[in-house]
Amino acid sequence: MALEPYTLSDNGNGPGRGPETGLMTRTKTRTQRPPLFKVMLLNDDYTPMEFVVHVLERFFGLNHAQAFEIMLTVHKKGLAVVGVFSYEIAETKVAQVMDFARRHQHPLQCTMEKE
Ligand code: TYC
Repeated sequence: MALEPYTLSDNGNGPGRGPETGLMTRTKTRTQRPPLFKVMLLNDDYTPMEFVVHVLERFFGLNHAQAFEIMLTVHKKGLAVVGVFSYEIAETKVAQVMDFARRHQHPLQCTMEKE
């Protein structure tokens, strides 16, 4: 039997000269993951260490030891990623931290960045 010429529109179902529609019968299935955003805390010279530890416990669900460690990383390195979230959650965390810091009159800064 002679080989049928293969074309990109061949859906592999027919002999090639039959009722060829040119439509793909298999579709690509790719799982769409939402983009993630890093939430970062920035160092400054005025916000008390205990306040930063409290923020990390309160808004990021860290235990005291984890919170203290991240606070020290920010203090020493200038900034640290404190969590990775979907856009909406990251935006909410940043707003909560910035509002809480402002209400306590501390210059603590929190930002987000696409991963
Ligand atoms: N550098 C501050 C101090 O010495 C402490 C601090 C840590 C401030 C982390 C902000 O994100 C921060 N009091």
